[in-house]
Amino acid sequence: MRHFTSVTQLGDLRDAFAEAARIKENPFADQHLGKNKTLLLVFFNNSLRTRLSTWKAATNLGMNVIVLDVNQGAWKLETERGVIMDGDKSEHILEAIPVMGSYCDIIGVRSFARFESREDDYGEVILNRFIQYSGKPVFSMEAATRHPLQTFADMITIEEYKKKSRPKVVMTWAPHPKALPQAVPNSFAEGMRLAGYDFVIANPEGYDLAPEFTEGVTVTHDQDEALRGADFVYAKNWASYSNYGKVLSRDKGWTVTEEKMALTDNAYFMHCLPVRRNMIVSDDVIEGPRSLVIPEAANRVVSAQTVIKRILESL
Ligand code: AN0
Ligand code: CP
Repeated sequence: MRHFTSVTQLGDLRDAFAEAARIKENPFADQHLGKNKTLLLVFFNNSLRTRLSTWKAATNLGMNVIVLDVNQGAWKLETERGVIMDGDKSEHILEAIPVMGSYCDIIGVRSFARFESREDDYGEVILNRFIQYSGKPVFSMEAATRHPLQTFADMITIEEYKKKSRPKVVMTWAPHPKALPQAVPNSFAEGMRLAGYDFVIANPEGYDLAPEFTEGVTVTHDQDEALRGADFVYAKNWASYSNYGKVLSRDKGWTVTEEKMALTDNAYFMHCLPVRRNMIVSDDVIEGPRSLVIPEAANRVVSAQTVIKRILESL
């Protein structure tokens, strides 16, 4: 594997799950792979889990790690070509990227949707510039349209907890005060289709995801109907795709509560975190015995380590 930007690049899923399980069982077995290799993690946006789990994964593989928060201490970057740079931006990304590439062997990039232009976001302009100009393998730590390391961790978690070979997994929209990207839900839908689970998406009208991510998936605007018989409930907020980047609803009728979970088949609750309590999910549900949010976050190390290991093997 050279670049990793989507779970569709994992290849045979059974192999990927088996490899992840081996890594989880014996996390230090591949230390030789990363010796004298440097991973650079570049963050254009905040992070707790991705930062720590990816760093830990690389350390488990024997790598050196450098972390750059672009907006804290680096030069303000221009991203458009052809601009006369007489404003507040001191450096162009077209120099910054190859310079960063010269200091490392692999680059991880976090660059959220900016909601300025759907075309730019869905064209993955920033991530693709790293792929094109860094000269190094690049993996996504959540880009504009996908969060594959999260989705792979989610899939590993479902595999660990599922009681049937083809569980019913419901991804439900839930309210949030701010506009959030579609990367997590897009990517989760991609992963669920690959895994072949019984997958249903529930969201209010105006919140249907991009058609390329929901082809063949049951999408309903009736959350209660979707939740009936669910084995896993995956909650997430996202801003509108059709009315791009807009918050059309903050309807608390969509918050995942004990009453909502009672409609399911004693389902597990999942969320990628960070989560706003009593907007997305009630205190009771997230603290309850069916909540998987902590093991799900812990599996981010396993997910990242599997991906970085595969990239190291390809160097
Ligand atoms: C981000 C999002 O929804 O994409 C990151 C989630 C992993 N969430 C927030 O910005 C709150
Ligand atoms: N789930 C996740 O990616 O969390 P962070 O934004 O804290 O990295």
